[in-house]
Amino acid sequence: MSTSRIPGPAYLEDRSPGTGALPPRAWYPESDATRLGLGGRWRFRLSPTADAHDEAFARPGHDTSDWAELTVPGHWVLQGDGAFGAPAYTNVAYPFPVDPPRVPDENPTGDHVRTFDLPPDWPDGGSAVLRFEGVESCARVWLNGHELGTFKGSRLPHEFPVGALLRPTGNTLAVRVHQWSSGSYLEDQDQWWLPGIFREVALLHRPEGAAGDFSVHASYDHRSGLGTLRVDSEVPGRVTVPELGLDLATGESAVVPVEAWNAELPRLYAAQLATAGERVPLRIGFRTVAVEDGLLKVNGRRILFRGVNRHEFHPATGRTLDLATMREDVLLMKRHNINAVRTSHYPPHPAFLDLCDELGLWVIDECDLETHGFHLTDWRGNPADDDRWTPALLDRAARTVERDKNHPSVVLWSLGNESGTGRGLTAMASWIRERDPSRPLHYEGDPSCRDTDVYSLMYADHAEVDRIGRRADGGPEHRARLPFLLCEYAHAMGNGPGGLAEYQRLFETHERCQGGFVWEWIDHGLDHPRFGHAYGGDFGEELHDGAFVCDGLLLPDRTPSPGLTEYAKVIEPVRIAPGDGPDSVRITNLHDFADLSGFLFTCTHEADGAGPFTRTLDVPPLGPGGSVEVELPPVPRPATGEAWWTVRASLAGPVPWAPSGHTVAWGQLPAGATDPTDSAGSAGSAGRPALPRARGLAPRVRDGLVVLGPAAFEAGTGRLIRLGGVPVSGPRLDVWRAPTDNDRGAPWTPADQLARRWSELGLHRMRHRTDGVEPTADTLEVRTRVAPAGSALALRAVLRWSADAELLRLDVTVEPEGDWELPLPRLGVRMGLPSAFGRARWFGGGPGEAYPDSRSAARIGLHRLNVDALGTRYVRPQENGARADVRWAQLDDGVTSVRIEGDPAFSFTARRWTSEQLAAARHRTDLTPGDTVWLNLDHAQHGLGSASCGPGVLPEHRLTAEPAAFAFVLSARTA
Ligand code: IPT
Repeated sequence: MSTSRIPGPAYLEDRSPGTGALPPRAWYPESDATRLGLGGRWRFRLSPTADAHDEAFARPGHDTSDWAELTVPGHWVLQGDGAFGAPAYTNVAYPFPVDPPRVPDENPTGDHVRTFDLPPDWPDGGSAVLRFEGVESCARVWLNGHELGTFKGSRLPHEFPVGALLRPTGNTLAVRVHQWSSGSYLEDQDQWWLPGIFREVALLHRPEGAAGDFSVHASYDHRSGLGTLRVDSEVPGRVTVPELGLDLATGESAVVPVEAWNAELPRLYAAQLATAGERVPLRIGFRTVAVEDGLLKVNGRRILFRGVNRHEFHPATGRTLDLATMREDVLLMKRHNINAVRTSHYPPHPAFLDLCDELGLWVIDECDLETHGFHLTDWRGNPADDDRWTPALLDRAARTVERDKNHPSVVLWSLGNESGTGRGLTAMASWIRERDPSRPLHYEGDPSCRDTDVYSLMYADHAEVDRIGRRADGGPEHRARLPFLLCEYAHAMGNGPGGLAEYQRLFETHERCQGGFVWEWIDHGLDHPRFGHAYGGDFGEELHDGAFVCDGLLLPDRTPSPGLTEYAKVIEPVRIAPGDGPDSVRITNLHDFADLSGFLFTCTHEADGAGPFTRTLDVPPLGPGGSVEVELPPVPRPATGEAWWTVRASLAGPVPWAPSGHTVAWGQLPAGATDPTDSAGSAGSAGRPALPRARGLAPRVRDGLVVLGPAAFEAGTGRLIRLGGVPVSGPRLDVWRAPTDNDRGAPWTPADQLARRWSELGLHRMRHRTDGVEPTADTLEVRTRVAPAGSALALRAVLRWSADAELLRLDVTVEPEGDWELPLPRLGVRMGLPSAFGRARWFGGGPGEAYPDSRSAARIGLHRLNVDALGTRYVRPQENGARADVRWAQLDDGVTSVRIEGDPAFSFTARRWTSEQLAAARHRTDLTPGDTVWLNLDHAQHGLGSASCGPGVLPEHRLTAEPAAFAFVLSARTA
């Protein structure tokens, strides 16, 4: 006789969403009087399989004294110092064999037990529910030995009725959590797999006559200025809105003049729903969302999404986020001009949406659904197209919509992410349309758009967005009439993204293109004792997707990356640009709703070599779309050096998300220039002085050295070895950079894998041959040929040195040889200074990092930073830290300073390791400072693009190998 063994209990692998839970209902913050939070230390036992232990542990009094403990809410893999397994990261692939709905025998299972007493003032009577806000991926629950049921749907709430089971003291709550279940097939989001009870568990008292589910309908008619309020409630009651003088029965409508809610002016009215037994606090925002004339409109106006995709992430606690972290996210977004969030790819913690209501963000609320791994099987067996799974999909749709329906910030529902196409999605869409006709639907994965009200793409390049904007993209007729958004674009992995400003221009040009959501908000780098922050593979996963999990605008510790600073600049809601006349500025209000009355405008005059001064500017309180030209105060032109105006729009008073004085937008123009378009360019513009000639002295050859003015060179190689008293290791041509994630590109776009193609060419191992070191009457000419082994391609570089008593001038010319098909990573010179030269000052773009296609946020002015602060600590080390449009840079050791002036303006990088060391490092902790500060003085850099997942560098930001000439003047001065 043969026996067949199905491991684990059946509920794990059936397709149902679970058993025993109550129907979903609207969420609201419960008062402490009726809520007993069950967070804290729980008893915990981890088993390697689902059936390693029977259910005896769930009985009250079961001896758990030899169990471990862990904190709830939390993921067990992030606790216990490795004793509870480890996180694992995959992007698309399922980390187990694809055989839906079956799961592997190896199914880490965490038994959680906690006992609790009811508080002495726990209300009498009524009933109670036990609420789970989020458990990954499948739970079975017992209270006092009675099984309550099972559930799946990790980032969705589940409630169980428990009233009759409660005792005043000694209640035992037992929860068995399995890492893998049929639900895992629906949760293949690109993120760490993190099992556990990761959101709160609470006991909620439900008094006799408590409110059940309720729906707040609060629309706004922009023509009349009237709001219409109706609250439908399962349990009848009254709704009061004191500020509006409203007191109406549930189910009844009231029409009153109101101030509308929008993300810029998030006007909320405090209200209350009172049923016989309960008073529910409401915060009502009146607004109407509609797709009209092919545009997505709120309150009658086209809106523009300046958005981000937000996963819930904290480097120490994974997807367990406290309220302070959620608030920090919203504040950081608002302070960086972000006005929209897509909750990729599941409903966030419910309190996050309260913050969005309160502080003002448009939200695309996405259902917890992704079946991306079926892409690897040509979508065969995709649960989104299999009727047997539809109940599970509908359950997820309902739990999302019912929980979040009363948030004014939620303006679109999204069916999920990357789940192919199919009947299940259509069923979800029909259910949502029926349940909530007030919000349009989003889903990106179906090009037919049959179930959606907006056309959405991810990572479309600029040309395609332009075609869509011109409605020249063809496609099905229904789709051609829809507004367009990029639910993901500008992949913020590592250094980048490039090309944001060009996207924004398209969004502002074509009304159909209503903006997008940068991928993504934060790097998911987990705290790690050895690596600093860990990414895929760092926990020994057998299948993983490496650093692809670190692709955010924030570093894991929530430090804004240069990409976020760039984004904030590009999406400014006030445009400040040079005006038509000299010394005048054009100010345009790009808000969709707000006027400029909340802003204070100032202009600051800053000259290279003179102290800055600031004046306020009179700007009328323009309405949305309004524009005005304003003259700047007259100032004498500085005698020397260049001068710039910086005009700022700052908050005139404090707002809930930023203090008074916070700068929202700024713009620059050269002061006293006759041609306002003449800005960065070459010396002479904007009053920029020409580079000193530094000529006249003759080179002298002595003891194997060539001495020229303040400099000494090795006679044989022509390499500079000393400048004034400072030992330097001579500048030589440098064309390579430690590849960025975007240089590496994506596996599915081999042509954009520049890093691989650069290394196949050998750009990381260029050989330098000296073809001549020739002193002339007043120059030293060093001719070199720089080329990789195995190739006939080369760059001929001539370094022509001249000097006066103090200044050393270097004129470089570069001539490519052969047929260069690839762009160069960079083109410039690299030199080394002693490590004590750790303080930098420069006049040019700053204060932050900037590259050719990500330099909108670089403000021309005087900046200073220590060398150690110049770099960006990307989780996986790569090229970083360049400063753009630098006129001069100076490094000093406290006594002596080395100054470099350039013509044209140059890109400047200083760090304590070489590009080669940077490229070899896998984690930041691999980088240790050496005895040299390495400077890269670049004539040009190749752009960044966002080819790690999306388009590469735009043609105008490509660094083509072609003849080039540039010059620097170097000097060393001792105080
Ligand atoms: C897209 C996913 O939707 C998102 O979750 C994330 O994985 C992103 O890419 C890349 O970081 S899907 C991609 C294969 C286009």
